[in-house]
Amino acid sequence: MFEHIDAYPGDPILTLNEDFAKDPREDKVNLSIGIYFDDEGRLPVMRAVREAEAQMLAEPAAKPYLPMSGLAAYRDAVQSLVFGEASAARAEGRIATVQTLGGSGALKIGADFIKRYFPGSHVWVSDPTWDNHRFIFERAGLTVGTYPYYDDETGGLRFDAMLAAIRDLPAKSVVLLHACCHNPTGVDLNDAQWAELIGVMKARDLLPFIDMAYQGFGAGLDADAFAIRELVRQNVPGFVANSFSKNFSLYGERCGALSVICESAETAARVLGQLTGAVRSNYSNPPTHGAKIVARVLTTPALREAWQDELASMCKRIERMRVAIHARLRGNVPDAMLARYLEQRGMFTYTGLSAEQVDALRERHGVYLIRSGRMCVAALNGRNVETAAEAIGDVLSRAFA
Ligand code: KET
Repeated sequence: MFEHIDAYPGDPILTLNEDFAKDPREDKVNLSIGIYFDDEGRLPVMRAVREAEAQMLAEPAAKPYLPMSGLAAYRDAVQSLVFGEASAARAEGRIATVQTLGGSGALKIGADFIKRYFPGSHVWVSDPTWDNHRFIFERAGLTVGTYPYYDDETGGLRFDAMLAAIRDLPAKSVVLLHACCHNPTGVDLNDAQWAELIGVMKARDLLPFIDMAYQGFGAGLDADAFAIRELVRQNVPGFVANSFSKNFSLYGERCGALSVICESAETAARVLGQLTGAVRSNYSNPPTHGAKIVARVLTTPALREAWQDELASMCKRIERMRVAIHARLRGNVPDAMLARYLEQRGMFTYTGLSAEQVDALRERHGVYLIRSGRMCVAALNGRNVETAAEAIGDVLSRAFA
């Protein structure tokens, strides 16, 4: 019956992360997956999360199914965080939001919706992008293409080429964009570039799909949502996927949401209904625990303040690690490949190391990066930064066929 099933080649990120766990070497260093670890190399449970969970435990509650669209308090808190407390579109009821299984679940629900209501649209992603963007949209039955984004030579953005390619797309094409802390490159648009790009998408009748998995890891919670607020300001309908995996350190609780900005409250109600239908036919309804934590933290002033403070200190630690690895690599890495450790934003640096060099780092030194050369700088700490820098220096000093 199953003879024709071919082997799963594995996922470029999650399979590597699983391989790391099996690696017996004691001094191994995991800079592969996009997870923030503290300076002890531990996955933090944030103070606000711990406090919210303690409060929840003290008030035992039954565990009914959530509504298909998710926990109402969570959906409201998501809208406020993503679109802004004072968002007029939100007050007008023009945004349809469903709770999802992380940011990935938001992308999948959005992909199913697009396949059903925009069956002729192709999806365009940045070159490069998070690998799972392509997997999710293709498995939903959509065709995925790329637009220019990263400049290999300068380590910066090819904004003009990106804009030109997007300007040429057929109307109703879906354009996937990273709100901030672009994965894998760490290279973002500035505010003026966003405003220009969104103007072009509006003029060309394109459908933006903004993925915000790292809100708070770039320039701050509000500044990181600039592209989303600009969509609303310019009156451009579109999709927004957001995730609390990283900024709440709630990876396994699967907390995300999909929001669709609509032209009217009346359309938003129908869109919300169809998103709800997509949830029902995929997994019926979302889980409760994480959503309750997030809603409680975001709506309780003391918890929210504690969360924002801790998130800010996580960002500062990442900045310190950028400086630390930059200092240790100086002299071992060509100058042209060095500045990006300081300049690129968020959890990642796109090192410019080749797949063969990444393989050598892993095999010889037990230092794990993604084969694209992406390094998770949020997993560096006072102890492993030296090991990582020495390993990179060693690998770069050798010639590869
Ligand atoms: N979008 C982007 C851009 C992203 O980097 C991730 C996760 C997600 C969505 C998914 O978020 P979640 O809420 O966990 O479903 N990225 C890291 C982990 C992964 O690959 O799943 C990573 O790139 O390492």
